[in-house]
Amino acid sequence: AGGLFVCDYAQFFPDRYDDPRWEAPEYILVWGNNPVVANSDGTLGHWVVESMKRGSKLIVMDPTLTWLAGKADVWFQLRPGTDAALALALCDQIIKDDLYDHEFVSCWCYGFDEFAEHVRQYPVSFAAETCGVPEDLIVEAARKIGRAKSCCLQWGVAMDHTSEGFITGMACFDLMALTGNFENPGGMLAADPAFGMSVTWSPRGSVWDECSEPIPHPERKNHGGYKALEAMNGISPDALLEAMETGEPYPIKAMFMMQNNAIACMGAQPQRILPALQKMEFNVVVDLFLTPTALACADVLLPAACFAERIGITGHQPYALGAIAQAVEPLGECKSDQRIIYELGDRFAGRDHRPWDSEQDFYDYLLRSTGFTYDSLKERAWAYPEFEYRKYEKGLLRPDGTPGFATSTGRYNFYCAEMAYFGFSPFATYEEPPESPVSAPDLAEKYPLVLTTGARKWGFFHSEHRQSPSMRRLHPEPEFLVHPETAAAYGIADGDWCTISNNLGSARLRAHTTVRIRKDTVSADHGWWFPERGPEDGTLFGTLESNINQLVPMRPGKSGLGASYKSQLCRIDRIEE
Ligand SMILES: Nc1nc2c(c(=O)[nH]1)N[C@H]1C(S)=C(S)[C@@H](COP(=O)(O)OP(=O)(O)OC[C@H]3O[C@@H](n4cnc5c(=O)[nH]c(N)nc54)[C@H](O)[C@@H]3O)O[C@H]1N2
Ligand SMILES: Nc1nc2c(c(=O)[nH]1)N[C@H]1C(S)=C(S)[C@@H](COP(=O)(O)OP(=O)(O)OC[C@H]3O[C@@H](n4cnc5c(=O)[nH]c(N)nc54)[C@H](O)[C@@H]3O)O[C@H]1N2
Ligand SMILES: [Mo]
Repeated sequence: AGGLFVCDYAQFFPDRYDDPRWEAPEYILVWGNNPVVANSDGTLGHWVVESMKRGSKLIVMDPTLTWLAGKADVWFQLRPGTDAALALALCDQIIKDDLYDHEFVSCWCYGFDEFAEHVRQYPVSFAAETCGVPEDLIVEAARKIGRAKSCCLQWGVAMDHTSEGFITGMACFDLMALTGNFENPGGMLAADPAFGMSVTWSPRGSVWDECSEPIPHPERKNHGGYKALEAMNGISPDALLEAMETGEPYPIKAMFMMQNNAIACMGAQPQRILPALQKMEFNVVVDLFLTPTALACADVLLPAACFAERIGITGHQPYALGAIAQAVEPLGECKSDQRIIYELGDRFAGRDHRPWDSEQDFYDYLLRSTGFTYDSLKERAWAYPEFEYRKYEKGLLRPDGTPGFATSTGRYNFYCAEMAYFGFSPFATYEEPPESPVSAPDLAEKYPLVLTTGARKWGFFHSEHRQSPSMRRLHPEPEFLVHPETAAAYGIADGDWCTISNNLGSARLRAHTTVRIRKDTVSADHGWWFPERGPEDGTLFGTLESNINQLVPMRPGKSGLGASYKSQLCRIDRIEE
């Protein structure tokens, strides 16, 4: 599609739902996402609810009955990791029923005929079998989506968290293109940075060029042989870990860790990351707390100023820009992250490299192409750029100002030449997760249950807030969801401490039995450590005791752009007291 697109909840309008141009999406596909809990990346969950009050209906793809799934017209309780099969079958059915958007497809898409041929290998019967959902439900959903005036994809991280998550994303976007749901009211809207601010994850136009200066050591591109990562100049996480362990293709001697808790939360296989980090000659951790990562690895721990102690801007909201004001002076020796980075930069590159003096100057610099300064933005509270629908018709998506999408063909690419160049199918395909009952039946004999991890919880942000009594009261201990019948089959009762294990490792969590989850699946917490133990007892706050990431391989899939947090195999055993 040539960029990032998000659902239309009227967030681009200052008067929101009252703007006469806006229409509530007829269907919102809540796919591997729990927005009322997660509120991720600038999308607030209550927007979904506000849209529902104004007529939106839901189709939810989730192995667990979430609050939103309970309010859906259609709920697909699919097997984790099989999302692409469902998306492609929905496409096939919509084409068979001739419910696709002929005009959008013929004028604005590339490779449709071949795509239509391609998806014939994914009939609803295939997806029903693969995903473990009723066939007639897929047909019903396809007709609802195909006939809807508008429909949008509220896509979550569960999609990314399978090894071929990148390709799953393609399949879901294909469904949106097929039904003409780009840049229409209630559809998918381009999410470029507001006012063209020079900070973005959206690879489009001048902003991207500005951010992608060549790296100083071109030989140090450890993209692990993943073509897509090579093209993006990205380091692959598995190749990095291997380099830390083996010194190949070059040794890694130091690590700078800011805003993450690598061994408790961020990384798969912490049992490999921990010794690899401890082997480094020098580690810096910048954090608000003494985390397990800091305790285990840091030679220097720099105390960061928290959000209330520094200024900022709401960087990646595409629909508006806002300033974050400072409430109090930083305590003790704390400094803001940006200050730590640029003062450190001074030591490497000299003071002359930066055209700003203070944090505020830094934000003025970042805002230089937007027409705002930090102060003028603060006056405005929220600043909304002009908004228009159907930007592809008006030449507002492509850097050269011509109509179309910001892709190689200028169209939405069902046929993606870049994927062919990387050595993949140019069309979205379905692949089983590498460890699944279907792809690894032998392993599944030993580890019969499907494991998904890390579903977000109200009280915690990843590994954060375990030391906050009010948050901890909401979730006192690590737990996993399991169907009561499944639990009973393994002699497990609600509240029992259990071991979840597989071929890579094991973790200790408490069973929470609930009929909300698929019978073949368990859903385990991530990010657990126990700050209440203090740093002295030699267990690193118990961070490897209940750490579910020990069961997850460090593997970004064939494309280099996936992860396996949501689709492993496991077994569960009650721990005898
Ligand atoms: N309170 C709180 N909010 C957060 C965070 C937090 O830690 N705490 N983390 C933030 C971050 S960084 C992120 S990335 C976002 C992520 O937020 P979300 O995208 O909502 O991610 P999850 O909660 O991991 O998963 C969402 C849903 O996917 C379901 N699911 C699990 N496996 C699969 C699968 O294979 N397929 C499908 N279709 N569904 C599946 C889960 O049951 C869950 O209901 O949340 C952000 N917001
Ligand atoms: N099993 C499993 N693992 C997962 C996931 C999953 O779903 N399942 N989700 C993955 C995802 S999507 C993500 S994004 C990662 C997140 O993984 P991490 O980035 O490791 O997440 P956090 O635990 O939130 O760690 C953030 C750290 O930053 C500190 N911090 C907070 N504010 C500031 C600040 O202003 N400055 C500084 N310097 N530090 C600050 C906090 O104290 C905390 O220690 O986890 C991934 N890991
Ligand atoms: Mo995330």
